[in-house]
Amino acid sequence: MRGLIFDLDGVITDTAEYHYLAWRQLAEEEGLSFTREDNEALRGVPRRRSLELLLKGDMRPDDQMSAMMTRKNDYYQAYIEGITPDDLLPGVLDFLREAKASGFKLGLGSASKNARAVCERLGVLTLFDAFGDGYSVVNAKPAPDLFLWVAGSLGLKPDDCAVFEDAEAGIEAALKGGFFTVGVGPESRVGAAHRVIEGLHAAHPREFV
Ligand code: B16
Ligand code: MG
Repeated sequence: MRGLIFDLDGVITDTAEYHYLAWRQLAEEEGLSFTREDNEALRGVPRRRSLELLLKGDMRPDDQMSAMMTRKNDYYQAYIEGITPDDLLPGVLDFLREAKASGFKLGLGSASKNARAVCERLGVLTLFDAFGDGYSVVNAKPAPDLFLWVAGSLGLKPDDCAVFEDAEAGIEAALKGGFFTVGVGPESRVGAAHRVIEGLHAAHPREFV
């Protein structure tokens, strides 16, 4: 491997809780129920699709959908303002630094349009040689487009890259793209990956040479 590509939420940091609190606030205002379990289904899922899942098929006119997404994003952005390097998941900084020192090119591949702001607050933005986020491609995961875009930006072929992902849709995307795929989390969720790890603290970049 010459390149390592990381998903953000669930791999580098845990913003899922903030997404949950923001969606729950919107749901409460709309008189809808939304539990932590419901939130699990939104892992790695882009904003519009997340809203469709929250509405459970009860779609609204497009202007209302857009307004609701804006409200949720405003709540989310208020939460992420408080993010600091302390919010990196265990082992992440060492893993990224050691990977870079060993000569790997590093890429970020997140569905989030807030990924840049989050990485900046985490203090890791400048470690990435290529940065793919919610603005980079049209087709979201499980399409392979985002990871292919990141690999291309690194000047590498999928064969030469490993993708670290915590979401089922992200694993599917990386497998479809022809990447070596590392699932981060429980077997029940990421078991389709070539390798499964608990978190970056439980692995070392030299294992992916
Ligand atoms: P935004 P990832 C994903 O991040 C989150 O897991 C998912 O819950 C969120 O809806 C999505 O980003 C879009 O985020 O609303 O900030 O554009 O796991 O792909 O890093
Ligand atoms: Mg994720």
